[in-house]
Parts: sequence; structure tokens; C-alpha cells
Amino acid sequence: MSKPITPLLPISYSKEVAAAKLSGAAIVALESTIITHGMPYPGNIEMARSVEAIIRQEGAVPATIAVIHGKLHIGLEPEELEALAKTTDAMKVSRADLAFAVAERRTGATTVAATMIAAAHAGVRVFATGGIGGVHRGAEQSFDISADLEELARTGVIVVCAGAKAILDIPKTLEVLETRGVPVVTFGSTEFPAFWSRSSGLPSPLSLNTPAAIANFQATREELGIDGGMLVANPVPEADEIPREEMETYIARALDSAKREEIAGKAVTPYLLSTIFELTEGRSLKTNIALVESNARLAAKIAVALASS
Ligand code: PSU
Ligand code: MN
Repeated sequence: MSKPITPLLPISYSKEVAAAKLSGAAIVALESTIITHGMPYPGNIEMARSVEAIIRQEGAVPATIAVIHGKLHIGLEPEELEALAKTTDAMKVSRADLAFAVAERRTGATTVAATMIAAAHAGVRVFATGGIGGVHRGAEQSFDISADLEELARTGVIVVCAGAKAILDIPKTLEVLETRGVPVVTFGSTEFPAFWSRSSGLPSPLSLNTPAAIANFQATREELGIDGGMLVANPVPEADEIPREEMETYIARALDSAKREEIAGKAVTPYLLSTIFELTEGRSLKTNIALVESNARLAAKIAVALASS
């Protein structure tokens, strides 16, 4: 008989997530690419800590997901979170390379797609982030479409975001989500939001006004045997919004320099994000943190509603 080639998956739950799984408490997954590749230190650790605190305030348990030295972590202890925020050489792992990071004992930060896979594996049904990956501008030439969209079509996790960044082609992103059967629900508005700004100029395919209605919608999909995830778009709080026209000039400059420097593949999104932070001298970072906090609050409310249904 041949020996099994796959050893037991090295997986580790934080103390609080392990306890929540036993008691059936609500859990909210959080990604880690936003920490290592989406924001500079120390803004990244401030964001990561405050988002976890907000989830606890709402009566749920945060589960930040990452691969550390080959072990898949569902929930990080405070010192692990701090160490990850300071890491400069973590891989950015998506569906294609999540298992590679585990098999090769690497440290990897999970994208929306990889976080969804890990959350589903751990039985976590709700996940909060800032922005999802999508169809890049010029995708008709570059073919650059984020694996996040395919993951939303396959994996049954509710992803709460602030819409899609205008570094992407938002109409094409919504088209792909519709083609792949992913419900896009804007919370409390009929317009799809554009990350830094509350409006993208495009109507939202669906809209709902309460966390309980969102939980009920997902439960109904599950009863009907419809698999795959759901995208919940939560417009940035008004006080933190940056107008669309203002961001557009920074986006255009960031896209220009990405083209000049021939940035490609998984480096594109991190490059654009960091260039925009530099161009806005940190103002976009403040908005980014505020919207992730707001998404964490909504995600926790949805998770609590799902846990009590
Ligand atoms: N968009 C943002 N902030 C982010 C990301 C996207 O506004 O931090 C990160 C997320 O982790 C997302 C990933 O899953 O980038 C998408 O990368 P790509 O476009 O290479 O699929
Ligand atoms: Mn890409």
C-alpha cells in the first residue's frame, strides 16, 4: 500500500476562534493581504487591531487569516498580528498559491479569494474587507481579472466590502459578477459604491437595508441549493468620503506609472494601492481605514444574525 502523500493539514485556530467554534458564536473572517500588501506600517496594524476590536464590540469573534511558516492560521494572537504587519517579504497568496505556501512552509498573506477558501474550510460564513479585486481597466488587452471574482462564484462566504476601487473597470467588474451568478447587494443604497466614494454612478443590482435581511437572503440561497458567495457593498461613511472626481486624477497618474514601469500579474494591485497612498499623502489611507472599520461592523452584525437564525 502506498503511503498517503498529504500529511494532516497544518492548521491553527486562535484561542478565541477555537472557543467561538465550540460555543457556536458568530465569527467574522478578515484577510491579511490588506495588511502586508494593501497598507503601509504602522497604519496597517492600527487598522487590523481596530477592526478586530469593532467585531468584538458587536458580539462576534474576529478571525484574521494568514499562512505563517506553512501553517494556516484561522485567527491570529496579538503578537502574531503585529509580526505579520511588520513582515516585508510575505507572499501574496490567492487560490493559485495558498496550498503552495502551506506545502513549502512559507509565510503568505491571503487575498479575498484565499481568505474565502480558508474561511469556508473553517466553517466561517462572513468576511469583512476593504475592496475586492476585479476586472482591471484595459483587461481586454491585459486579461487581468482578479481570482476574487471566480472565488465569489464558487465559495459560499458573504464578503462585505466598500465596493470596487476605480483603479478597476467597475462596469466590467459588475458584468463578470452577474455572468458568474454572484449576487451584489448594496447596504442601504440603490447605487453601487466606489470604495473612497459613496457612488460609482452605477445602480446596484440588489439592495437591502438590514443585516438580518442579508442573513436571510443568504440562508434562502443555501436552502435552494445555490452555492457560491455573495458580495455585500457598504458605502464608505459620508464623513470619510473622497469625491470621485478628485480620486480620478490620482488613479490616472498611478495607472500611467504602472504602465511605464511594466508592472504585471499579482504586483499590479499592490503597486497601484501604494502609489495612490503616496500621491494623496496618506489621505486615502485614512479613508481606507474608516471604510474597513465600517465594513467590519456590518459584517459582525450579519454574522450575529446568521448565528441566531
Ligand atoms: N483592493 C483594495 N485593497 C486591497 C486589495 C484589493 O482596495 O488590499 C487586495 C485584496 O487582498 C484583494 C487583492 O483580494 O488585493 C486582489 O489582488 P489581485 O487584483 O491581484 O487579484
Ligand atoms: Mn490581477
